[in-house]
Amino acid sequence: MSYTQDAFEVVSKRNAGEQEFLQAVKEVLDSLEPVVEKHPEYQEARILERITEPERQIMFRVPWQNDKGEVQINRGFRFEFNSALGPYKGGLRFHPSVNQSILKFLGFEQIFKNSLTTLPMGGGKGGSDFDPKGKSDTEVMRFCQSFMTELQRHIGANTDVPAGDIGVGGREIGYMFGQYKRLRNEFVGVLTGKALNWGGSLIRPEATGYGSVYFAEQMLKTRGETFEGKTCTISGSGNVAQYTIEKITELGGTCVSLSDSGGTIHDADGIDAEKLAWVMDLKNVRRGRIKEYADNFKATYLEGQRPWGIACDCAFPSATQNEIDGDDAKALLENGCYVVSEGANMPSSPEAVDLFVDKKILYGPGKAANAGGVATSGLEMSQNSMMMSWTREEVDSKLQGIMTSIHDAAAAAADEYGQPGNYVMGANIAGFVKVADSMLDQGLV
Ligand code: NDP
Ligand code: 2IT
Repeated sequence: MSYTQDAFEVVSKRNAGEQEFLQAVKEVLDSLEPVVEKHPEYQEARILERITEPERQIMFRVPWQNDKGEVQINRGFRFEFNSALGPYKGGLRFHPSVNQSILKFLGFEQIFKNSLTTLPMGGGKGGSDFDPKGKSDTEVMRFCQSFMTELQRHIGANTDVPAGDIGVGGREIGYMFGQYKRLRNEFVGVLTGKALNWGGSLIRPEATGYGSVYFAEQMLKTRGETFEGKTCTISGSGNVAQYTIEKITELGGTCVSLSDSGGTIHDADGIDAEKLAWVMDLKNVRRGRIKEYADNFKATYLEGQRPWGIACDCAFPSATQNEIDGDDAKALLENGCYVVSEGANMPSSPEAVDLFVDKKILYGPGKAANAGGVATSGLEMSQNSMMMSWTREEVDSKLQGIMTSIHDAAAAAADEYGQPGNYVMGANIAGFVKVADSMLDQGLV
């Protein structure tokens, strides 16, 4: 058995039943087969067994009271996965589905994503099974304060710097930052995704969506193409989906779908800037359901469905993990889709990934395509420690430079290992090597 297969067996036994985590680990280890063959020093130092085991895992009780005064209990987590390149860095997810397997897959992916950004950030992820849907602002605030009351003892600007993810946006970051500051009596860059008035970075809200479009732009460029005239489908309707649509539209493409956990809207006329502003108000202020879009504009509502049956050139999965299964991938390919850029983390199932790679479409895996969010978080950290702030244009141009360099690094690694155009293999290898070499440098820790 090869070293990668051996290591996967160890991880499978140790993490039995953690389906999402094992899915993410398997994909990375499969890509690394030729790398560990070429570099026996990784096996000698047991790098694969070490990199798949979080440096530290924290689990805690989060008690809070709802508006009726009733006591509620949630579970809080932080997985501090790898600090070879810098302080642990990665988002917090608040969603009822959150469990150890999901946060470990996200934390594991984050190690390689952060490495690809070229910025000094380790990998981590956390969150809670708290469901912000249907909660009042005061309930969300009480939850965030209780969550941070415990988390604050584990994090810090030079230790672990959380940010947003599903269910955690500007409102939640604000409440958590306030509580951290109150308990620690220090105003530091301990969270990213802060508002502009108190240390946030311009372009951070836009960065994940813009970055995923910039990544697709680089992939299209390898075929001498642009977004001009392209039809694009997008899933989700949150932070990532919204700014994906904004940038595609600006670059001349037409976005025809949005979704949430209730269903999909299909607007063949395109979601223009005016309709997008309406969606932003619906989702970020009124916190309503995407179905209302179909009631308000001339669009079809596909109840309980995902957007992958809609014909498109480019697809931007921007909701959640495993939202494209094998059948969805077949439908996309049959309808002529040849660009997939993942705004979400691990949105394609292993069957879907295999199909995209086999058919040699332009497929940008999440750890490369959605790295613009955490990269801009890294820029926010730099601005905080220098106590200054860059302009919108400066941050956007750094973001574009980083997305181009991630694209080029993944493409070069794929070329080097004889799989040109395979961004899955390229991103896994390019992300891994830097972390593995740094772990070797730092000894057995
Ligand atoms: P938001 O909470 O802003 O939006 C999430 C969207 O996805 C909502 O439309 C939500 O619908 C939908 N969604 C979530 N879970 C499910 C589900 N189980 N089934 C169907 N739809 C679902 O989150 P973000 O936009 O920030 O995150 C979207 C994705 O992008 C996630 O995979 C996240 O990990 C990834 N990502 C985010 C980054 C960031 O900076 N925010 C950075 C890199 C990646 P509903 O409201 O009905 O739940
Ligand atoms: O998955 C991700 O990269 C994020 N949710 C953003 C993490 C961050 O620290 O900005």
